[in-house]
Order: sequence, then C-alpha cells, then structure tokens
Amino acid sequence: MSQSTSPLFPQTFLWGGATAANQIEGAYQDGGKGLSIQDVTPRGIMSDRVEKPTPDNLKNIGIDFYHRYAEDIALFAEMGFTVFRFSMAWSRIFPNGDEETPNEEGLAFYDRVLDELEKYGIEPLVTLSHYETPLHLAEQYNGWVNRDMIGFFERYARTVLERYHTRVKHWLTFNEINSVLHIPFGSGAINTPTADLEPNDLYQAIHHELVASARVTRLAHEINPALKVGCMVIAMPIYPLTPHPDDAIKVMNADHANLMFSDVHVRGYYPGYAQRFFRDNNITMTITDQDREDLKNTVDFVSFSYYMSICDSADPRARQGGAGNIMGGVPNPTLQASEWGWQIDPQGLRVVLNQFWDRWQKPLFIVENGLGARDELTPDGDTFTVHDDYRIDYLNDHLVQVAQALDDGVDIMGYTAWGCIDLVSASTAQMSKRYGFIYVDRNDDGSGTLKRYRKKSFHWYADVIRTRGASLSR
Ligand code: BGP
Repeated sequence: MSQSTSPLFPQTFLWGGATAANQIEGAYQDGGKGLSIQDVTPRGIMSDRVEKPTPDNLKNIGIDFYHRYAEDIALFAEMGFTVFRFSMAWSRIFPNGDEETPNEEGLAFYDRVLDELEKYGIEPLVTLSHYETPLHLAEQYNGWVNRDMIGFFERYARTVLERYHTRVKHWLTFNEINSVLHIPFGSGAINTPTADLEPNDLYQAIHHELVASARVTRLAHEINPALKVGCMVIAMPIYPLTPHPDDAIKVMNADHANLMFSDVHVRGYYPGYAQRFFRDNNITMTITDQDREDLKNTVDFVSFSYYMSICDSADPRARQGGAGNIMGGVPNPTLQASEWGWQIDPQGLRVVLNQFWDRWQKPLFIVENGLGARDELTPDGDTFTVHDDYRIDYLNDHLVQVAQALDDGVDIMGYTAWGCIDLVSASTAQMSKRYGFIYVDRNDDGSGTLKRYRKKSFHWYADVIRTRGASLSR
C-alpha cells in the first residue's frame, strides 16, 4: 500500500453523503405529514406490509433528523462535504398524495434544511421519491399501476421545483427505479401482493414511472434551464458464473432487464431488446403517442447506487440460495461478503462506471456506496468513538477504483457515501446495519439517546476530501 501526494480527483468533483427521508427524519406524523408506504413496512422494504403503522417501527423516529438536522449538517460540514443527498418526503408535502394544494408546514421543514446547507456552502442533491410514496396512493390507486400517478407526481414535483429551483440545482426522480422488478410495493407502491401481480400491470407501472420521470425532467428545464435532472438506478455488474456461452446469454438478458430503465431515461425510447421481451412475454401496455413524445425528455446525468456485483448462471441449480440483496443473484465464489451477504467487489465499481459511460456518454454520479456493518462504541478520552477500519478499507478500495475510472476517461460528477450518518436500514429496518461516519446511539429495540459520535472513518473521510484522494491507500 502506498500514498501519493497529488490529488486523484478533479477540483470540480463533488464529495459528500447520502440519505433518504424515511430512514432519517422520524417525526412520521408531525407537521401534517401523511403516512407513507414505509410506515407499514416495519420489517423493511423486502418484507410483507402490515395493516397499520406499528409502534416498534424504527422509522417512526428514525434518527430524529427532523429535529437534529442542524447538528448533523454541521458535522457534514466539518468533514468538508460539498454535496448532501437527501430526499423530500412526498407525504410531508402532499400527505395523501392526491390533494390539490401542498402542506406548507412540510415545505417549511425543507426550507430550514436548505438554509442550513447554504450556511456551509453544501450543495443539495434532492431525490423526489425514495421508497416513500404516500400510503393513500398505494391503497386507493394501486400505486404506479394507475396512470393518475403521473399527474400526482407532477404536481408534487412542480411544487418543489418552483419553490426551490434557485436553491437546488441537481434533482433525481425515482430512487433505484429498476428495483420495482423485485419489490413492487416498496418501490412502485403497488398494493397487489407480488404473487398475484400480473406482468402486464408491473410493466404498465414501470412505463408510468418512466413517463412521469421524463415529464418532470421537461418541467424542471422549463422552470429553470440551469437545472440538472438525473435518473437513479441500482448498478450491479453481473458476471457469468462459468465461461459457458449459455451463461453469457443469461447475463446479457439479466443486464438488459436492469439496464432497460436507464436506457429509456437516457435514449428516450424502449430499445429493441425490450420490445422483444414484451412480445415474447405477451406484455401489452398502453403507450400513447403523447407518452412517446414525453419519453424524449431525456436525463442530464445518470446516478446510481453501487454496493456489490453478482454472478448469473443458466443452470437453475446454481441460482438457489442467491446473494442477500434486492436483486438476488448467484454468489461469486471469489469474493468475500458482508455480514448481510452483500459481496464486496471494488473493481466492480470501475466496471459499471466504464460500462455506463461507454453506453450513454452522460455524466455519472455515484450517489450510494458503502458498507453496512455492526459497530462497537468504545471510550475515547472524554467521548466515544468507533474503530471502523473495515469501513475505511471498503470505502478506500472503492474510491481507488473511482480514481481508476477517471483515468479511464469516465466523466464522474461526484460521490456521496450512503448513510453518511447511521440510519435505519431499508432492506431490514435495523439500526445495527450501520453505514455512517457518524455513530447514532440507537439500537434495534429502539433504545438509545440518539446522541451522535464521530467514528474513525469520520476523520479518514475528511482527509480524503481535503486531499482530493491523495490520502487514499493504494
Ligand atoms: C439502497 C437504498 C437505500 C439504502 C441502501 C442500503 O437500496 O436506496 O435506501 O438503504 O440500499 O441498503 P440497506 O439499508 O438495506 O442496507
């Protein structure tokens, strides 16, 4: 391992962290907020929904960002963040989702968050919809299966775009839009149980989301031509388990299933392979001429989450007991995994950065990456800290690969580490699956003071940002 003294990242590169409203804010019924689909998935977005919100849902309080945002943003500033990714909770602004007018108290909260970011010169990166659609839209309309959702989403987006267009330049429409294939309720607010969901309805929902995203992209540009709108997808390189050509074809098809979303976002139409998939599977959707026109409003940049790569195989036996992430997949025998079964592959990040750049020639933004791990709080003088060398190693090795991709000529706008402050996990709704540079004293049983502590990685990340990567070990 060595270090060089010259920066590996350009001056314009944005550095920061990423979060989502439902995983940090808490205050789930304060300030006129309506319920979101998160309030009925206390065991995480991959589990079944329950009938009513439950008191033991950790997201009810989250990490209390709703009340502690100023303290948290000050800590981000101390690390030198130049960007902070967060989502606006749709149900804080339109509590049911289908109202005519917004809830002013909800907007006032985001005014305050933006004031605080501006104080430190931290640029906001706002996700409009991060797995937190108003529950009423799921129950009353069956979520994105219903075409009316396009109008509801547009009204919400117009409200925040008009209010914040001079304060927020970078926007993302749907978080990990391609996850709807795997978690129709969590991602698409589709109330029909997954086992009963017809492929026609699923793809109609996907189509509505893609149209809504494109219409909002146009709207943003109309409101302020300086705005930049990105899509957001799960990036996951898929390697063939063996060199057998059947495995290569399997991987090609799996790649197509994942990449169709960003292909439409970037190209403005369904590629030939998607049309073939619809034909072969008798999927008939309602696509109007106006939809086709709307889809031509393509994104300005592509953002993505990257946690792991997976393998795929044409042999159904190899597919049993896949890796423990949203996408499933076949474990890679050459890689180690986190305690939650997410396989660690820093080079996979360089692979997707190159793949995406080669495919779309659009600027890329890594808006999620990190290691979920258990931390132990230990005394440190008159305070406490966490010696999270495992997290530092993970992030270090991934950032080294980002630098490699920059050398490969890939255009990369920035990097926001996921869960820069500990938050409630999306897939398992645990506090103990921690990602942060900042430890939050809260446990899986809901106990804890909510006090914040700087981990070892806090100081490490501050150095990386200050030296623009020169401090990374290679
Ligand atoms: C992504 C989601 C995030 C986030 C992250 C880590 O899929 O966009 O919301 O939580 O994964 O996942 P988890 O929290 O399940 O560890």
